Amino acid sequence: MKKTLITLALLATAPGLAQADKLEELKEQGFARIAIANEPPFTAVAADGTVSGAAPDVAREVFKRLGVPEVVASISEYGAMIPGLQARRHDAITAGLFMKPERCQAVAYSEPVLCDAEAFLLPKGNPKGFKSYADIAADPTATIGAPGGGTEEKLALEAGVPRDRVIVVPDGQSGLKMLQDGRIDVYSLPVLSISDLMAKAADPNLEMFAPVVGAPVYCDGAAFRKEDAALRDAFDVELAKMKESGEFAAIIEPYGFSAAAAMSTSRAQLCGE
Ligand code: 6CS
Repeated sequence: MKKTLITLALLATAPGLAQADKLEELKEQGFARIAIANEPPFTAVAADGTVSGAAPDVAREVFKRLGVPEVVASISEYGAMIPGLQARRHDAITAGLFMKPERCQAVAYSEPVLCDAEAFLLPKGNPKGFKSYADIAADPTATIGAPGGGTEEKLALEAGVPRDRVIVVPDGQSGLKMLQDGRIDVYSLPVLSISDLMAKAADPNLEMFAPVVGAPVYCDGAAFRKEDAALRDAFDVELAKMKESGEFAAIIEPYGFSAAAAMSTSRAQLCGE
């Protein structure tokens, strides 16, 4: 009995040991549970349940190299991803969850994976001349759709758009429909997401304005629990090898992302460390 107590005490005081077990746990489990949003080309779930998109494809390859053969995805609103990770419903977030200082406080991000600017989906001709979130704030009748807990929602609120004119939209198809039905004046997502929606909608009455003036280019990383920093470090080792070998670019660039953009910055820079 005494020996067991001592062992447990040692384990408790050796966080490195506990963290290292997370990778062992995932190897045992045979898969990593990832949170995604189903927002192509960042993340996508086909009708048959197949998961793709640049973020899951990179994560699947990295985990495979770590000895975790598969990823199992669950769809989540952006604002629920970090609470879900912390509640242990996911092992990682691989969804284009952009690195920002407040998020970097809550999770352990990998090095950058997918970078993109912000965009507006608008009626053809952009009749109200919206080029920035501040423009929308300045028009007392204008409403903007954005993902709940997402970066575009936060940018709109920070630019002074009142809460009742920032409409939470669950997914791209809903945002597209709401714009087409005139229930919102603008729908905001990253450039590649809006571009994907436009290509699929093939609606001549819509246009994209990008990049949104005053909004930065953001990059995501895979996000892990803080206590799983050793797993994050192992992920980073494989990610760095793939960036070096060109395999990283081969995965993300067909989706429209730039490997050079991700390789030109770092977690330290994006998290404001
Ligand atoms: O990180 C975010 O909050 C944003 N990322 C993506 C890929 N889409 C929208 C979302 O708001």
